[in-house]
Amino acid sequence: MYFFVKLAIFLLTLITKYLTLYFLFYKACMEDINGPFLPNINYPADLKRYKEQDLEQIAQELRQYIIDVVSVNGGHFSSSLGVVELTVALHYVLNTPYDKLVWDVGHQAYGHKILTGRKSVFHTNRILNGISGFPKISESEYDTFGVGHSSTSISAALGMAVASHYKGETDRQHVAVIGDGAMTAGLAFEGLNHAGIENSNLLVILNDNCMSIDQNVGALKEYLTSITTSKSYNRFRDDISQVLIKLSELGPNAHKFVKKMEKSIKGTLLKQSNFFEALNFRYFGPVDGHDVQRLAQVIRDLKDIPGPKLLHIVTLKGKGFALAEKDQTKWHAPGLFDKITGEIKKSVSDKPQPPKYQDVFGHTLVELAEANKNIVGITPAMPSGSSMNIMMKAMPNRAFDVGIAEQHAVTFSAGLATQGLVPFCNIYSSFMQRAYDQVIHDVAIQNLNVVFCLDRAGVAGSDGATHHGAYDLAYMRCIPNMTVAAPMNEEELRNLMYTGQLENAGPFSIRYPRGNGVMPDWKRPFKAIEVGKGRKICDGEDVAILTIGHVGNFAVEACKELNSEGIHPAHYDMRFVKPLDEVILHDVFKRYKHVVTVEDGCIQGGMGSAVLEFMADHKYNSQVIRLGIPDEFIEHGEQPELWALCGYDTNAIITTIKKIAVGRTTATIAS
Ligand SMILES: Cc1ncc(C[n+]2csc(CCOP(=O)(O)OP(=O)(O)O)c2C)c(N)n1
Repeated sequence: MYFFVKLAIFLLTLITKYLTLYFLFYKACMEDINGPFLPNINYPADLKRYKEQDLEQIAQELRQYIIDVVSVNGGHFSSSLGVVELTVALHYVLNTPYDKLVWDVGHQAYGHKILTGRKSVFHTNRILNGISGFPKISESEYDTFGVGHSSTSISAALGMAVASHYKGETDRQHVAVIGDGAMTAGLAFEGLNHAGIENSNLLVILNDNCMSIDQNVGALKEYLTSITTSKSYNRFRDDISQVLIKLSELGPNAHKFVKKMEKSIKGTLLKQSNFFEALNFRYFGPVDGHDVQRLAQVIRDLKDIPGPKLLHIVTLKGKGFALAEKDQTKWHAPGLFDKITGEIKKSVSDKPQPPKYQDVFGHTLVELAEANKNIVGITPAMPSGSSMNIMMKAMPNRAFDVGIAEQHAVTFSAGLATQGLVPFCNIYSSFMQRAYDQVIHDVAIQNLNVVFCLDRAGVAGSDGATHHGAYDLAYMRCIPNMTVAAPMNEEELRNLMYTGQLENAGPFSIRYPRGNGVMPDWKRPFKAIEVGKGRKICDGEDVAILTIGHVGNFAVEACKELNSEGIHPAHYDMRFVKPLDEVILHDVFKRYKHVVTVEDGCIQGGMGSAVLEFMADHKYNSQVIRLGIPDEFIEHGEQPELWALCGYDTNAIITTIKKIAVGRTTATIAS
């Protein structure tokens, strides 16, 4: 009896163990596989094997896969979740890559990447040597156009459509997917304006979620809202659209007739003429962008209609992840998070930490604006990213979000400055490339006091080549009247901002990097800085290090290490690339045989180049070694990885100085 009881207990334990193991194994598989469809889909051809009724489930699995990977890997989040159904429908109906699908900005293209051969490497998204966070021509034939900056899709897709027409490839579809945020840019309007007179096969899909990174702004947004909420129009829209689409398939004459009829029906129902129709586009929608079967059906129907068309879809940014649906700005790119609880993972420290440079900018601007009633703030669609939202909250009538419109932001600032106001125009260094003519033509030639604050200057990290602020030192320093400055720390940033708003400061640019500074105790009283005056950090022997901006801190670390090994370079923080501190430079070239310049910017044309020009102009002949971003596009990775890769982090400075020291010793022995 006792034996049987023991045997029963043993068997029971065994069964429980196996059941638990089986359950865990099954759960792990399910987590990995995520459902019955996605494991079998690697390319659009696999997707096309399924029935239209299966698309909803496939979309769910795709959404879950994005959540699983982004939660542990980081990256853009809510934009991709919002277009999952659209992505599935597009790849289901279109014949990609023969048909050309162009994503605007590209931060919403994760689903596209997963369905086009990159599911198995999606976990390397935005990691050094991994796949890019944006579509990229060199990465996949499905990525028809490289992106990162916004509002290029209509022009690019139109270019492709015109090329197809020229080559006689009349069956090819060309689709641009653009968000309502990206649609606010001048470039998007330029594309629409041109497309309206080209009879090319172009479909623009306007993904309207009312959001940019922050709330979308502007009159176009209000117009789109009025379409989506027009009850009378929406009541009739679907039936009418169906009939009109079918009718227009009957041939060119029917097509012309339908176009006319459509315009007048839409005009009557909307009680206003349709903006897109006025530009010669045929407007369809609004359509529920989360109804994947309906989307597939509409896209299929639109394939048969020639000429420029615009399909307006309405989606929810962050769809399917409750917290992201609720706080869309926070979840645009939240970093790592727990996919079950939604807790965003942040490193905690018991010591006070240095603030982000962007926050120093935001708080300092409010402080300055409290004292100077002429100060106003301008951001092109980056209130949270630049921390301009601090001023927008504190002084709503003195801070402007102008939409994704860098060119306008600069010329608008110039207009404000003509009237005696002092605009602080905050634009990421790489996005400022868009507004170069405005900086020269509207601000610098007229010598207006606009303070440009260039955030994300230098390598920007995992967003990659499109987002690195590599060129601003070079492109700003060649502009007459322009002051070009970069702070080494938070206190310097505050003082430069203070200096830039003083009378007669003229066009004044201040660049600072993404991320945190170095001073937990950063709120110091303002001090004016003499324009063009650098500062000596330490004296030394034989070698002088000249730095601009935050990389000065790398040099400080390098000097500490080198001093402990008996090597003593001098270090100067130049502060300004224009005007250059010539007093320092004369002193340096008279005293030091070797000069090392360090900058978080392109070597060509940057501070090092300015120093070389000075040396040539004054006939000095020291050895100058320039450290900075080399003449190539730097891919994505963490900032420290990229600083090391480019060869200007602390270690690279140490190595460079040691090499000089070794060369010097060898030369002395030889002589
Ligand atoms: C020229 C330029 N300016 C600013 C940005 C920063 N940016 C990236 S996404 C984005 C919002 C885009 O909004 P929308 O097109 O509506 O797409 P959603 O994220 O809402 O899907 C902005 C402002 C950019 N990528 N390019």
